[in-house]
Amino acid sequence: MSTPFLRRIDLRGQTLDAMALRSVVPRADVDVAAALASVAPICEDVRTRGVPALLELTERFDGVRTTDVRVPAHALTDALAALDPQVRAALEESIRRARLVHADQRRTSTTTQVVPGGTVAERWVPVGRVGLYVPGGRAVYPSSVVMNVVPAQAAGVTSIAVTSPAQKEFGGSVHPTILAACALLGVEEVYAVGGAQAIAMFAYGARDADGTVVVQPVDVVTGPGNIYVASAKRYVQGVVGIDSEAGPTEIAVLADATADPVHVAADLVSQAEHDPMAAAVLVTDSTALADAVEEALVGRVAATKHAGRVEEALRGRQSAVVLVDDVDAGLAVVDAYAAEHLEIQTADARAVAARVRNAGAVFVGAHSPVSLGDYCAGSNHVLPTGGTAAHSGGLSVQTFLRGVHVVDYDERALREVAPHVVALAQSEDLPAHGDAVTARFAGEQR
Ligand code: HSO
Ligand code: ZN
Repeated sequence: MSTPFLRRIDLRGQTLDAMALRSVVPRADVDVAAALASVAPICEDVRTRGVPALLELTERFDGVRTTDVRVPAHALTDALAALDPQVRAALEESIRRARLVHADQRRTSTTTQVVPGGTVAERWVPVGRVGLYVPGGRAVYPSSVVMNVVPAQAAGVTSIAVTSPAQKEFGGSVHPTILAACALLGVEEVYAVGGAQAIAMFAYGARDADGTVVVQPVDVVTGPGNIYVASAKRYVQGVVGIDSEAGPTEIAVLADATADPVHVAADLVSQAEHDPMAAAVLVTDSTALADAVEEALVGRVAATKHAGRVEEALRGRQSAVVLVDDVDAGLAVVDAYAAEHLEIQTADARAVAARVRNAGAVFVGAHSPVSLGDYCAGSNHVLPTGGTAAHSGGLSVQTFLRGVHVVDYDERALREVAPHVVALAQSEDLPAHGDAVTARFAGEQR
């Protein structure tokens, strides 16, 4: 038998605590910090020189000299008119389902009466303007346009701009399928700029050589991209809000002997197809299933279109079969791994899924594969990677909203609490804080 695709990490008979588990789960090493040194000068160049810098950087990195960063309106309508009708129908269904789910995510504002005459409200307010990055190159993902634009629109963001690398084969414009997706969603502002320079363009805005503003700065930048894009998002964070720094795709499958090995293999291959750095991890208490998945992989990998990068991904250090004693032990492993996508293919999958704490998205049972979620489940496919699901969630309406507290006390309510404010102000040696309250009651008996 040829060497198995997936290396095995055998944890049977061991009880590891959370920290130990974290160090044994497989992980890609992507060093976003290391790329900062190369993206910083690019971002600064865009910040200081604007559009001329963008055009030069596009020529340098994308090999195409353009005269304008903005994609003209007719290019969007032309792209939609030329879109394959089947792809159009699929995109429309994807948009419809995503809108259903994201509309339900909208938060209602709350108003709490703290005391009579004293209320605090939390108003959920959309950010004013967002910039969405859509990768080009190996990844031409109109589905990612849907996944970024739909939650922003559902949140009530009124100004949405999209940017994607200039494509040499399309005369320096954006890939037509991306343009068509933008047109379907009603997005009119599209730029043909990629890489770190695109992130800087959104963060700082950009002017022409004569000082005319060509790109207004945004409040939030979202969207996946390569390591330079992720690194640029880290660089501009603080100037703008960002979503997570998306790394290579990951799929983890928690399966027992009841799982169908052919389905498991198909799902592992589906995400390995994205990238040689993609991670495919099977966590199981059944060596028979692990062996059967390996066997199923042989034929599938050989037959799949992108066999080269699939094989590289499966054989990479970031992918593995983790053998555990039982499903409970498997749950501890998947929580430590905190996968971007986690499939539960066990007996009573729903009950097991309900116990998962760390995952970007959980796919329950035999008929909820990750690729359904990638396109047409209604869920979002922009999800935390690299273990960040332990502290962050995927893209949602919430990404584009801020909670604004509104404090409204009347005179009586303020007077009643004044001594407490004064006491706390004194304890922090900030007496002017207390004075700001007592000034309103000057001359009154204390
Ligand atoms: N699995 C990717 C999303 C995607 N798949 C786009 C296909 N197209 C990251 O969640
Ligand atoms: Zn995918």
